[in-house]
Amino acid sequence: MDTFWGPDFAGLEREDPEIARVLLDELDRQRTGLQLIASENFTSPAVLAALGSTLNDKYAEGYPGRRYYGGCAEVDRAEVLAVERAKELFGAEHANVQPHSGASANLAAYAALAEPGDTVLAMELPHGGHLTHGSRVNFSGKWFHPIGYRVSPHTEEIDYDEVRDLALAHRPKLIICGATAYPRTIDFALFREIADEVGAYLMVDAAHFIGLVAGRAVPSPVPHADVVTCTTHKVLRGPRGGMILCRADLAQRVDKAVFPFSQGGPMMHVIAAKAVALREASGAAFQAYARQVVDNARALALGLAQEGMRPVSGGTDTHLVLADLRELGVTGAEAEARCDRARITLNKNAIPFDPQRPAVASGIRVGSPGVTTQGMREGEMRRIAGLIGAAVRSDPSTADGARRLAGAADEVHDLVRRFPAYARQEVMA
Ligand code: DSN
Repeated sequence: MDTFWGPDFAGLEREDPEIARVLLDELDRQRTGLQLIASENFTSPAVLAALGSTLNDKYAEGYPGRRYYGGCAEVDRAEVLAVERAKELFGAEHANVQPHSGASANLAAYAALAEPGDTVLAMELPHGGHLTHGSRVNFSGKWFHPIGYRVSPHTEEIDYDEVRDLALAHRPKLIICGATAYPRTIDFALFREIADEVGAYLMVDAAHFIGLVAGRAVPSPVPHADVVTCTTHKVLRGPRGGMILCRADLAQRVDKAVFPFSQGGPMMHVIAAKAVALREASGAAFQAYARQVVDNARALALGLAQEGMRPVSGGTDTHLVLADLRELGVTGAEAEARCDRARITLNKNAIPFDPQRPAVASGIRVGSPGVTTQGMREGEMRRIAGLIGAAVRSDPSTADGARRLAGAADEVHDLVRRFPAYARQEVMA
């Protein structure tokens, strides 16, 4: 038996034309606009094939060779491949590929390293952190005692002196670094030093930049951290999901914290797709991609600065730019809506010490992973920065602004036609 039972789009159109229409419209949206959300990317047809497979059907609670269900020999092979590939790619002693998401991976990491009520030191959300790093509306802020560190108002980079002072004052059980809107590389060795000074565990949430680590474009947190959590769908270009890397002596605690503590049955089709993505990320081609992601983000930062949108911290070392729009007198929310009309998808974002509330924000976050997958380079980034500038400055409530936004949308369309996401021959139907 060697026939693949893969996605049958014609069948879906017959069975459920409404959902089939959604799938087509989303593909069209991805193809006809600029996708600049820093946490998104375009997965390969091979990853999508694994996701759309019958591995979806299998219950496999437990771990390879130790399952609570029969019939797991095949899915075991997928999980072993994913684990071995993750360990090899990141030089990790142990990998758990079962977390359903980055937030689930973080919940499991807290469970492995701390107890409810323990003090956790992490970056404040408005300074670039994540909900799971101590936000009051999240388990991390409700069940733990969060202390937040911030960036320096002068450099807009992490204030390591403040991190050390807070660690000495509060003696946290766990220190977290890693962020969702921080454009600079992080000094993991210094975080390790601070954690050792106060006897804390160090957890690195590498969700945003693990793909750059895989591609050797930024330093790896693995040698310094007790636990590294991440997602697999951002720069890494895999399926939507999470993953945990750790030292061998923490392996059992981490595995138990994922299953049975915080999750039930693993998504075996997603785990197979993670294995595919990890293999794709281990070659020279992916390293060239990761370097280009950073070069493109730097070109975007320069271009946005020329358009009057100041890059927070003066630039970027990674895949994203956080731009301060205050000089243009436009809020992040207005900019997001205007760019949307020009078929440019990005998100409003708080900047450090933002005077606006988060739903309005003074900045935008712009990422290069998707457009780099499409094959765009620095020249296109300069053009994209110009298009963002034109869109952000166009007030849609005026006839002139609406006309200029329509003109920008036409230019976007011309640009993406030359760099198609999911070129026709790649689409499985
Ligand atoms: N939602 C992700 C992001 O956009 O950064 C983080 O979880």
